[in-house]
Amino acid sequence: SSAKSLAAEVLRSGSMRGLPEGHFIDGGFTKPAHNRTMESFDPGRGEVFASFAAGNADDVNDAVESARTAFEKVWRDTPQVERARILRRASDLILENLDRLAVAESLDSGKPLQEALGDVRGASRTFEYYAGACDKLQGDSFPIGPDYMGYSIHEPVGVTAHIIPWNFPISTIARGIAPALAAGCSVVAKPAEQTPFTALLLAELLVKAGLPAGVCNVVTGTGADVGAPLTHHPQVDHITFTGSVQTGRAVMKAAADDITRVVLELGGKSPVVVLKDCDREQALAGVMGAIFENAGQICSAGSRLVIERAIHAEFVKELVARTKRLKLGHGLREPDLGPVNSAQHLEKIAGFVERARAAGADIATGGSVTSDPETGKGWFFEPTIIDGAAPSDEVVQEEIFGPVLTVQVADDADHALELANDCQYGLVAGIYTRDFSKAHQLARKIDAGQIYINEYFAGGIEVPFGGNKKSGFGREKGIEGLRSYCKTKSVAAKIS
Ligand code: TXE
Repeated sequence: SSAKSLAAEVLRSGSMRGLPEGHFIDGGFTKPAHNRTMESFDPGRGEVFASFAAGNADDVNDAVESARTAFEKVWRDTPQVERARILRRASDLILENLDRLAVAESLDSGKPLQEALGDVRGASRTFEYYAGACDKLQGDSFPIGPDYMGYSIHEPVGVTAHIIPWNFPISTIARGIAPALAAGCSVVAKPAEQTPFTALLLAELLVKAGLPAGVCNVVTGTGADVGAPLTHHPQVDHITFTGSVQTGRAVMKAAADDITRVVLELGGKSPVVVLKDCDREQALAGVMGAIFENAGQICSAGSRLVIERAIHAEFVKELVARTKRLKLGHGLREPDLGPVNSAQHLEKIAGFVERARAAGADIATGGSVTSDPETGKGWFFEPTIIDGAAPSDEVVQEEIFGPVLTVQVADDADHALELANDCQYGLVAGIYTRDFSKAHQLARKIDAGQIYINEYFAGGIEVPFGGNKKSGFGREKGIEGLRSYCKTKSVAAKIS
């Protein structure tokens, strides 16, 4: 495919042509106010491949001002059907640029190219879905008696800020800005400093699709220099944040100053409950994908296997055998498992596993830092399984955000439920069983925002997503995701 040939060219040259420079403000690329840049690394090689604008509060001010003007002068009052057509064209343009976007995403984040292709297709689908929702945001009417009339309308909240992490750059920005734009908001997005490029490319495509200048702005740079001023900005009406609990807390505090609305999608430590009557092949494939996709750097990764004792030994043996067969490599060579995103993050993952090892953990496979077998370079961690973990172990309680699976043994389904819920996070959970009554009983009792039965990561943009407990609050995706970007206004009138 042309994605493959582009990937080969990028691997040969060590960089990628046509990457955007500057922020994207008021419909075009602009130079950062202080003219500083930062470097972006290829995690598969641990080497710099490009630089990008290092923004600051002045750039944030420009972007928010541009968003505010575009909101008030143009977008708020653009007919819904026109918004729908623009978002629909954006969906098509994303697909037309699939190869370029996916190669940039893979190079910047380290994720395997085939996963990046899936993410970009998903971003296109997100715009398609919310394009269809633009003209279906209907209000209600209220029965308040023969002499009165009552009705509600859903108004856009205004200027929305979107703070994006590095693990799913294009997916996360799409699922935030597509519903915001559909609702009639204008947006300022801040991609993670590790992965700035696809957000900029997307903003450019939106303008090509007909989005008026200023409705979508992207400012790149660090959390301290760009993220923090954005969350403190008095002209920002809503913040959608995806990232760590620690930064989420800071965002919530910043939002409190101006009573700004927030949606927080934070970390996870999600259980995959495998009962003895499961379809063995379905469960094995599910558990492997749940933890090793994107090298485990997924907020909703299934990082805790909770398995019934009767099948524990045999299941883990097969998991270990499959894990040992995984092919590591540079993302653009389409490996089973790519690198992790940064040197700093690799060190963090290794630290968790080292402390577990020192405490006597049973590391059934993996457990060490490694490199691309072809080049000896890059930030890789071996796919790792820690068997017989206890609920109080650090590796069971804390989000490692790497290719590290812990295994907890349960006596029966009730015990599995107890283990599944014994965690500070509550983002998602997987359940594998052929007994559908049991599956739905567990689905009710597990404290998580989304449950997958017999297929991990099942469901798409139609299904609301978000966490309980320390995983945050608010829901993205689905119609509920669209409602986050609306404020309900009710009108009551005496008509007699
Ligand atoms: O996250 P941060 P980091 C978890 C995961 C990972 C850990 C740390 O466990 O190991 O978080 O990752 C911006 N005001 N997740 O350090 O800091 C920052 O620039 C406003 C889970 O990358 O939360 C980036 O754009 N913004 C997760 C974004 O916040 C600030 C995805 C996320 O970075 C800011 C990523 C500030 N003060 C990490 N400081 C998930 N839920 O999927 C930083 N940022």
